[in-house]
Amino acid sequence: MSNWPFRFLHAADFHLETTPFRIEDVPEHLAELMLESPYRAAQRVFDTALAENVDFVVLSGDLLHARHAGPRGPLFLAGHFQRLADRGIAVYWAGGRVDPPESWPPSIRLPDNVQRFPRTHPETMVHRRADTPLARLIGASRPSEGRMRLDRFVPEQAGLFTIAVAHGPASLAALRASRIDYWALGGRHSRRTLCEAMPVVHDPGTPQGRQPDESGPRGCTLVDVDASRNVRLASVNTDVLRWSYQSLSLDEGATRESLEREMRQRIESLKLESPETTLLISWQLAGVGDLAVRLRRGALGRELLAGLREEHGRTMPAAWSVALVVEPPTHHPTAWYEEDTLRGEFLRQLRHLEQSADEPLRLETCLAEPSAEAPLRELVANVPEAARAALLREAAMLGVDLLAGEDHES
Ligand SMILES: [Mn+2]
Repeated sequence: MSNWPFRFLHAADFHLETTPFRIEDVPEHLAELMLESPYRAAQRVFDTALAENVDFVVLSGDLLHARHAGPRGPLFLAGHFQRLADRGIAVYWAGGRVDPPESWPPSIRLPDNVQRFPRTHPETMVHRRADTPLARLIGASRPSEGRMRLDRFVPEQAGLFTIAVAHGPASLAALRASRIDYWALGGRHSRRTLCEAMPVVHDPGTPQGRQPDESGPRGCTLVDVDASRNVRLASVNTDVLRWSYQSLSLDEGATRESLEREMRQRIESLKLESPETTLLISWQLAGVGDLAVRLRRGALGRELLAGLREEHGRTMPAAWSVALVVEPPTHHPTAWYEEDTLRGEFLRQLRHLEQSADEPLRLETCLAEPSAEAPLRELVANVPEAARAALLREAAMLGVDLLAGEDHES
């Protein structure tokens, strides 16, 4: 059977109920944009579907928690689904963690172009263009418990291009072993193509990042399938706020001026990359030298942050600096380890602990009371391996600061 070329839009994780979080001091001029960002980004998804004239839209879950979003959420979706209906564009929607089909408020009517996949088993639907079958969709909403049964996503017969729609983690080996052409997944919140071909396994991510960790562009994906069933993915950015992590490393000779210059350059190039998007930048500074020490103590960090906000955060679209964090240095000047001082002794001990991973930290001996609370005792007695290096680094920084004497006041 020959497939027509066709095009669909794949999106997931709108999370209309969740506004940006893990951000302090939201300035007044960005407050509305923050609150509206999930809706504006989702609107861009629907605008894209219309502008690109897609045959249908595939939604892989977590569009909204209907109760948490309040009436606005379902009304918003129903309104945009209707815009698609008016243009004859079908919607295939599998529920995720927060949007099982049963949670849709019964008082709000879903337009007829919207097909929802049940939770209990994968259901098969055939999408037609003027009565000719174009693609087969097999979808299931995420089960309330347990993992997806991928072995149940099975096309009844070969021929038609088959799209599986699901939300949540899945083993790539199982996905690969299936007879599906395109796995339309959701749930990761970041855009990922887990497999490029045979089958394509793709998660478009959320249309709008919500927190510093969700950095970089976010959006949805346009999928073109040609007459020979080749798949081409095109990402469309829809985020109205873009989170960005910027790491800078300070060397011995760094000055406040050189740092400010570098930060300004970073901001300029970020703005060039996406001139129409409001940027939310988290700065991560690391390194050694006098400036690093001054940044870790005292008011300099706060001053820099205030300066960045003043200079770049007030324009629209803004480049707002969310936070400025100074990481503990990975090493200290070699001479400090040699010196015959408390600081030298302290650093040598920490270096020894760093180099001998089997050596216990014995933090419990630092607790004041032998009868200190059992959970705390338990916690300090069992520092996980992954946290050990960071803990020692933090301890070294604190010790160096406290034992440095008077030479590093800011
Ligand atoms: Mn989600």
